[in-house]
Amino acid sequence: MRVDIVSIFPEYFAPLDLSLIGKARANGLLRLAVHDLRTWTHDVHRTVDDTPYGGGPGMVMRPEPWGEALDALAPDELSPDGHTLPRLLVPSPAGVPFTQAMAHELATESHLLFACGRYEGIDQRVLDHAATRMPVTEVSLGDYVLFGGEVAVLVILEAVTRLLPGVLGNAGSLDEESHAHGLLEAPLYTKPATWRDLDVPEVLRSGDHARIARWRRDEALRRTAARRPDLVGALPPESLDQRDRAALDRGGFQSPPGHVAK
Ligand code: JAH
Repeated sequence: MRVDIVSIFPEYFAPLDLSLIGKARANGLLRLAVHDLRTWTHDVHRTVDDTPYGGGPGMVMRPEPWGEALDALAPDELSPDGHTLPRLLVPSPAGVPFTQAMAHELATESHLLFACGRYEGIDQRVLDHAATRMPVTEVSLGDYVLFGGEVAVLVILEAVTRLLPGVLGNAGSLDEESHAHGLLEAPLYTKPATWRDLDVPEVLRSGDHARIARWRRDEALRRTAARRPDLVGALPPESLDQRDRAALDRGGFQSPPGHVAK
């Protein structure tokens, strides 16, 4: 996978040299380049922002540097140097929610291009123009406001690159983790069996794999009911048996009004 990132703070991306993402880059599984938006300014002050039309607080990113950056990184003709039509992703509190399902979808793309806004955001025409050339997605990580899109890009890249074939050593760990089945994961324990008078649950030391699997599902359901009733509401009802519903009740999950238990 090829990834390009455009930002006025390219130094934010230093962590991408580290750990498993750094290794994926070294192995050639990930070809990542970070670009300074000011490369595409032409005035002495290398200006990227201006006041908002219509008034209001703060500043808006001017369209011209963004237009040149996207022309350079997503040319409309396929060029011989390996350029491909990328998918443009723009972190924004006004975007569609980023989920594990979207991470899986992005992991199938050959080229991602990230545009990091700062100040109040980017002139809308940049996104409207880009959308005439490539798929564009404004994406939100949650209902809070950051200084800019850089940290959101780090999060998205971490979620996506760990799904690329060959990046994670143990592929089995991918389908047992939180969100893989629409539930939070059961609690985890390792040695020692007793620590500060606290014992690891007996069932996990029993060697009875059926009992362990059932206990983990009960715990996952109980936790999800207690912490994320929105996720329980989104489960297909046919995926829950009698015992599942009892575990949900222990987590304090209230079926929404009008919900018919079966
Ligand atoms: C803030 C540009 N949902 C997380 C998130 C993503 C992006 C931004 N804020 C929050 C943001 C200012 C300018 C993007």
